[in-house]
Amino acid sequence: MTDFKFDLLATDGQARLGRVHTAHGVIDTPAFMPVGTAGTVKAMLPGSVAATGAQIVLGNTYHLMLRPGADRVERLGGLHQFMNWPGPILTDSGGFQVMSLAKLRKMDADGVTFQSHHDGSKHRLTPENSMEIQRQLDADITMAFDECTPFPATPQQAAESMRLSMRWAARSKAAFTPRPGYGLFGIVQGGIYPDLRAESAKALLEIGFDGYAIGGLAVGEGQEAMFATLDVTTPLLPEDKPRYLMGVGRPSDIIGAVMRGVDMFDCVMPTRSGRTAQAFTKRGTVNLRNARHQDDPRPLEEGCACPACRDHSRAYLHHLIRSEEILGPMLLTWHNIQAYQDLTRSLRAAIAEGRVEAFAARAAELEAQGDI
Ligand code: PRF
Ligand code: ZN
Repeated sequence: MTDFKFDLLATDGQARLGRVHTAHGVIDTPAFMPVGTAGTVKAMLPGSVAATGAQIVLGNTYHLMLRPGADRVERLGGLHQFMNWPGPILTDSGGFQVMSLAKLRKMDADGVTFQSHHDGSKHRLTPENSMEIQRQLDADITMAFDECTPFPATPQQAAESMRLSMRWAARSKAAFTPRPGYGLFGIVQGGIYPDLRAESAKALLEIGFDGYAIGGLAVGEGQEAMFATLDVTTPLLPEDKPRYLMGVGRPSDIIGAVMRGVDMFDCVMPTRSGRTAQAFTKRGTVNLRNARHQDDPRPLEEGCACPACRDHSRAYLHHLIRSEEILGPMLLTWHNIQAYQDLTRSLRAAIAEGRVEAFAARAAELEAQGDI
């Protein structure tokens, strides 16, 4: 078993081409990780996810600890075996999902107590038991337990929240048992404040992690403020460790973040949008529910290799959506995951060939043209 490591293979400006090595395989970066919250990338077979080119999926501590329970997943051989995804898995640490989903949350310096959104049962997450649950799930990449600072936050609120996350980061590191091929990522917080981001990055570097995530973004601050925060954050992170922007984003967010030195992404947007009839194309988003598609024999996206585009017309996809047929969400989810994997594959090729700037300009131009 090789160690968990990151090879930086090429750079183009700030953009990086790399490869993460984990216990369950390699991840070529820039990478997009489809979200498999509850042990499934919704509406997709694991083999179909892999067929799009995805090399890693994301799972959630919060959802899986509540149902079916981390002890049960462990007894059944871990999340890879349970969901039949043999490749790498990253799990989020739970706090972010508690804050957005759980009922009656109560935070203290030690952790957070909350009620399940399923049945109201009482649970607790701390840095220590989040590390234990992620070990039981058998995550290749474990995330430190943090608080995602809400937006907006005053400098005082953001500082207090970030410093709590840094204390939790140290406890996460102490509670994480190193195993070959398994890594632990710290999470930079600090809101939109450059001095706080710098303090957070420094604190995490002193603790020492296998990768560095940037949290607390894409929470309402807007793309300009997000990019400005990345501009002051990624230069503070080590070159020889992967960087992960949590919960991002739209294709233009991903392109801009890659150009600012980010390597890994996750977002519910391609999967969630797929279930609400919204498709991502090179010419922006297309809503297949719209009547303008009802007689359109063309594929959703010319040249896309996914089954929705390869085998079907826009008219048929529109019909499936209008008829509320389950194949509609399945095909659109597949297309969207394919579109995101095609984007990161194109970014990797562009970085390798030193033309990421031109690639980004062309992508923006096509998106501005809109669907025609
Ligand atoms: N922290 C964690 N998970 C997250 C975030 C965060 O800040 C975000 C912010 N966009 C998404 N998911 N642990
Ligand atoms: Zn397609």
